[in-house]
Amino acid sequence: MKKLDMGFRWFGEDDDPITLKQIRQIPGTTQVVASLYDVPVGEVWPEEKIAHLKETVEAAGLKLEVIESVNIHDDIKIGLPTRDKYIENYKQTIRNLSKYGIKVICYNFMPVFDWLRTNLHEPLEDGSNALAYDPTMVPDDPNEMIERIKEGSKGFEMPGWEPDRLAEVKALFEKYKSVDAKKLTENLKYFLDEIIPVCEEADVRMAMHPDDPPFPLFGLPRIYKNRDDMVAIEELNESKYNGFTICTGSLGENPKNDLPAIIREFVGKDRAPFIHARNIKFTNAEKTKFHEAPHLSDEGSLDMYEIMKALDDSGFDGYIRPDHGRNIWDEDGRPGYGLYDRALGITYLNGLWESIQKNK
Ligand code: DNO
Ligand code: MN
Repeated sequence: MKKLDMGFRWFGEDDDPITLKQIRQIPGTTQVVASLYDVPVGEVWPEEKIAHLKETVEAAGLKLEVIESVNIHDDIKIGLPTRDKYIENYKQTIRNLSKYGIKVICYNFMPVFDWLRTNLHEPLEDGSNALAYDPTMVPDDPNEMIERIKEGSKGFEMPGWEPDRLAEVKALFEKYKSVDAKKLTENLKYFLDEIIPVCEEADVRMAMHPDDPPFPLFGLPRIYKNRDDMVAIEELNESKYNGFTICTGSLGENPKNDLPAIIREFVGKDRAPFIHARNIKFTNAEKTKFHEAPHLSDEGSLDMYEIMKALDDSGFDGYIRPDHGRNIWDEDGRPGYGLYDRALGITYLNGLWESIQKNK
């Protein structure tokens, strides 16, 4: 039976309460998906640090072949003259990672911050809590958002918007003033055209993560929101080393995105070496409000069986990991990245996969 290269995201010895030993004990988990969190964005990843990470993961009986993420410096996304220096650094990081057997780099091209949620601990009916998004809590004006966070009155706490970073966030918004979707896409092309030849030589595939949520926020452009965006990004650089992470949760936040169809198309033509499998549940009739759900199809709005089936039908042989999970069983770790719900997710995804394989 063809097995999945199943991974588990791990935030490292210093920052993750979950141990590699625990990850090793999740049945059917072979990969750790990790990053270096102590190298400032834009700097070259030193070989010694990569070697140490690799050795640590392997000593626990696991593999390290996917990095999530090597983040992109905002100067590259904005298109400032300083970008060339950061792009050269990125190339060197790719070469260094390649020496240690890294096959895929997940990255995103979202301005200013990574995913946005309005509650990191939304209580669910079953007594667990999960990440949630309520559009009415997100003003159009970023300054208003900053004020709300400062007041703390609405309970906002969001990665990338930490109170001590707010001045910097404000300055960044200023810098993005002249960057619309067209400009951001041009800047992505400039970046890809520079790095993809290095990826080809080093045999490291780039896998861009979708924007989350997949629509513009605070007037900031979003360029990977749906299937048409994927076609446009693919055309920016024709190499298969210019690939995608298909994150079912992120793309699924727009109910118009047909995940099985997207998978069939892009996995089918070998442009998606990395999959994030997760479920979300819409909680209003307009389907604009949602919380993250257990991986089971029944518990959310996405059909995870159809998603796994589409992967199999398109000959998927890349890497996959469960994405965010709820906090359950009184676990109180990093929101979205607890041990238990993601482990349950892995078991479920592997179960779907086994039955798909055996029913062929
Ligand atoms: C959300 C997560 C993201 C992802 C980064 C990749 O769905 O998977 O935090 O890791 O955007 O750069
Ligand atoms: Mn994801």
